[in-house]
Amino acid sequence: SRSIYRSFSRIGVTNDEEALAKAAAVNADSEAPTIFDKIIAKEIPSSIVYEDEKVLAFRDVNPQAPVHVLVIPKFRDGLTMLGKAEERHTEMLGYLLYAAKIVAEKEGILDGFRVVINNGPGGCQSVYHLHLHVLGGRQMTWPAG
Ligand code: TR5
Repeated sequence: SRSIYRSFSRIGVTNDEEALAKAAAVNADSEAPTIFDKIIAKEIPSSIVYEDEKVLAFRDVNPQAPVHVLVIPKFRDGLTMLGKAEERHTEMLGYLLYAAKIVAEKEGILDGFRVVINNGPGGCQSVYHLHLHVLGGRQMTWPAG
């Protein structure tokens, strides 16, 4: 899907279309490990903003705002996407939001930021390891696309 992504860039389609194509190319039902497992294992480098025993927060490679950080659980526990949440995940889900606040504070955007979870193909999700997007550093607009 990475090469599809690059070829779209070359022919000048919009970022929206790239994101849609990427989301459509991924199997939403797969429980397979994702690129984020390699980032957690530090097999692939990332720009880490915050890390503790439960979560990792690192900069998005394709930032949509001056600050664009992804917050992910280190142990996914079946949560490829929010739509698969069960009651056992509530502590993790709450902690992810708290970690988003820590990230916003560290990045100096506590006065204005946005937290996004894309869910499923229709939500433009492209990586099936639950993650929060923390966006800020510019005036956010509404509605989100
Ligand atoms: O579309 P959803 O909500 O699933 O978000 C996935 C996000 O992961 C996108 O915003 C991508 O830009 C981001 N992403 C994808 C990769 C990646 C990354 N962020 C940091 N580092 C990355 N590596 C090394 N590889 C990726 N494929």
